[in-house]
Amino acid sequence: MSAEVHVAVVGASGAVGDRMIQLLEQRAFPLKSVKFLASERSAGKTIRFRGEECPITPITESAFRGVQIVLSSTPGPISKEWSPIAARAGAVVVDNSSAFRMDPDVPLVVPEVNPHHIARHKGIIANPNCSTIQMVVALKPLHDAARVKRVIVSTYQSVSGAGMKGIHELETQSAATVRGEAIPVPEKFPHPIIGNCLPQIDDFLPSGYTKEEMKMVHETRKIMGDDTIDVSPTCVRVPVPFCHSESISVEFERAISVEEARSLLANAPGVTLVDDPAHKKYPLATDAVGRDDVFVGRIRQDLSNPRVLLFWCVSDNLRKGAATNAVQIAEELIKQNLIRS
Ligand code: 3JN
Repeated sequence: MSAEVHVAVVGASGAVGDRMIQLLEQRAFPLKSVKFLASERSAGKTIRFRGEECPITPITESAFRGVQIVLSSTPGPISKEWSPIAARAGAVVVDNSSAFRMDPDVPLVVPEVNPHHIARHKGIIANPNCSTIQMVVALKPLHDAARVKRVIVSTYQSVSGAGMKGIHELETQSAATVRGEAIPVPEKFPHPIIGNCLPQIDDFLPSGYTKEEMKMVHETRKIMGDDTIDVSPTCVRVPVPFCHSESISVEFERAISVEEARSLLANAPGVTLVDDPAHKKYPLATDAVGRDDVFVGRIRQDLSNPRVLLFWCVSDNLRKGAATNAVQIAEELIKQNLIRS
């Protein structure tokens, strides 16, 4: 990779910010300098980076001076306020929130799927929703071969998708259950997550779908560059700490065999095929934690339609579903020479 760059991590104290920082340490990212920014509430804390305690400082206009790439993971309203300011200061912002995802001027990018969209950026690039990212990484090689017409997806989303508070809620409810105590009143999720699968992530819309589900519909079309793809999603929160799993059924334009799909997925960037049911081998959340790939298995043909394949897909929602995808976009920006020098 070419020149070294000045980076700022915004939302450094969150679950995704934490993974972004780990990745900057673990990957050969060409870092000239890095600063860690967060809301006033976290400012004053420190982050351990490459053996040193580094301060977290508040997000201010002047903090973006000289920064070339901003890796941002903040709530949407904070991003709405600060991402344009950072972009005006000359940085390219890779934003993990939904604030700009459907903005026609903002590329929505998964590097394995649409790296060519990055060049259209005007200072902000959006990172898709975690559930969308892992699905489109798996769909892309199949779409290129047989064109996806319709996807029916049910997600099994880990509590870490709701950040540190989601992880904490599962922990406290698990501990209370083990001790035989009453489950504390839920704060993050609408019902107890221990002992339940909750068919609600984010708020409901008048259509009966949730906002999380509609993100999968709209984001898939934008990333794949194909508005004709139909997506029917059901998003479910499950009592799993890390990694989202998805049951996916895909209707193609033509019949596609299990063998062909296996071969396409085995050779696809960012995908690891784990599909040996005879030996009880299929993707598992506990195996995917801390990994950057999307794991696919249980590939089988629909019993009544040879143009439909079903499979199981697992990925670490905080890594490829958020931080890894953002860092890969930053690496592409550098590779394609799309940042201010
Ligand atoms: O709950 C999950 O598993 C994923 C949650 C993502 C999320 C949570 C709060 C706000 C998002 C997102 O990335 O779409 C947002 C948002 O930015 O709208």
